[in-house]
This record gives sequence, C-alpha cells and structure tokens, in this order.
Amino acid sequence: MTDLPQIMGILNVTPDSFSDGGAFESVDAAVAHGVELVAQGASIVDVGGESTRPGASPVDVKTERARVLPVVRELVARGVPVSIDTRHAEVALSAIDAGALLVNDVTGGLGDEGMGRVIAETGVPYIVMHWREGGADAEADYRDVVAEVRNELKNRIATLIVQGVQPAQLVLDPGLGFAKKSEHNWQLLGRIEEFGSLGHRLLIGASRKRFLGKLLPKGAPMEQRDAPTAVISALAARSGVWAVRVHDVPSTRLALSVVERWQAGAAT
Ligand code: PMM
Repeated sequence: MTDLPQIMGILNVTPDSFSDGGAFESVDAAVAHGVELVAQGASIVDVGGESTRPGASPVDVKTERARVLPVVRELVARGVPVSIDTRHAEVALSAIDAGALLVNDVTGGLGDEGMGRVIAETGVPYIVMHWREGGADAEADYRDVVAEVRNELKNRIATLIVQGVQPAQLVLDPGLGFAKKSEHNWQLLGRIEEFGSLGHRLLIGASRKRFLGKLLPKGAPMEQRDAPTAVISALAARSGVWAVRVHDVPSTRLALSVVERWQAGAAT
C-alpha cells in the first residue's frame, strides 16, 4: 500500500496572490489560519510573501522578509511545521534561521544563484519546481511537455548536486500553470508517474488553478475549484506522489481518507 501524500496547506501573506490574495495580510490573521490548516490535517504550512500570479509585481527581499518572518516565527513558536515559499536565497536563509523546515522555490533555483548554496549548507529539504523565465503562456511551447519538463528538472538537479545539495533533499514539482497551458497541465498529471524514475519525491500544486476553473461554469467562485483539486489529490495519492499543496485542506483530507479506505479494502 502506498503512503498517503503529505498535505501542504497554503498560507499566502501577499496582497495580490492567485486565489486568496489579501485575506491574510495581518500577522495575527495569517498565524490563526496557519494553525487552522494544521488542525484540519495539513502536515506542513507553506508561507509565501510574493505572489507568483502572472503580472504580479515583484517584491524586493526586504519587503518579502518583513511579510513572512513574523508569521514564520509565530507559527514555529506554536509548533507548526513551516515551509518557506520563496525564490530568494536571503529570504530562505532567514526563514530557516527562524525555524522553517523546508524551502519551496517556484524557480527551482533559477531565480537566485545563491539558493543552491543555502540549500547545501542548511541541509533542508528543497522543492525544485519546473519554471521557465517569463512564466507566462508565451513560454508554454512544448513538443512533449512531460519529456521536456523532466529533462529540465534533471538539469536543475545536476546543477544543485554540483553545488553540494544532497539528492535526498530534493522534492520535484512539475510546476502546473507555470509556463503551461491547460493541456500541458493535464498531460503532466496524467503521466506523473514518469517523473518517479528520477528517484525523488514528488509534489503537485494544482490547487484552484485556472485550468480547473475551465471545468466549471464561467464566473464560478474560487472555492468551487476545491472539489476538482481534491479529486487530483486522490489521484495523486494513487500515483505515489509525496505531497499535495492545497488551499482547502478539509476537502483534500476527505479525498485522501477515501483513498485510504479504498486501499485498505483492496488489501483485505
Ligand atoms: N503554485 C503557486 C505558488 N507556489 N509552489 C509549488 N511548489 N508548486 C506550485 O504549483 C505552486 C507553488 C501558485 O499558486 P498560489 O498563488 O495560489 O499559491
């Protein structure tokens, strides 16, 4: 029986994020939400201070640090396992010093050449997401998206290992929605098992993304994307994925309980 995926709950402390922007701007509100995510079943809370939404304005390191560090510190003080979602090596290092256990980098190290060294020196697990400069649809040009994403991740891994990162630290993520059109996201999901042979843990971040919105009536509220997200969590579990990164933890928790019962039923 495969282990169920870890649930990574999303805590965006940004004024302009994809789907929950602005909701958790105050430290108290953010911390309360982080604590709630754990109570709902998240085993890690992913704190991010820079929106990755296409067109979002970039954030300087000082502002990003000021947004995330008080939240990281307070969550750590309350015993919450925290990951830091950042492309900046300096922010990653400060967050690790404040007690973050893991670094989640949507650029997979391409956004800051100092990141590899921070990851090597601190020894924390590192989520290497597939990313292309620019990030928008203009970059979403593939002949075989699975083969190309796999190859580009392989190159990233090779560089990180030269920088001193241990293979066991790495978690791979195909980067759904980042330089990917809807059909690319579905191909990456449907063939996710092809990433398994790279020998690293996998993480999937499908939660509330635009390609799921396309399954719903036009103008449907964001929360309606939680049902398809939860189905993806269940299918990801069946594909041996190590973690799913989601906004709504209860629906994914429920979906994973179904997988658990299903697997137990099959094993009797
Ligand atoms: N997606 C977003 C932000 N961070 N990190 C990883 N590892 N994988 C993702 O797919 C990912 C991410 C964008 O979504 P959000 O703004 O709704 O958090």
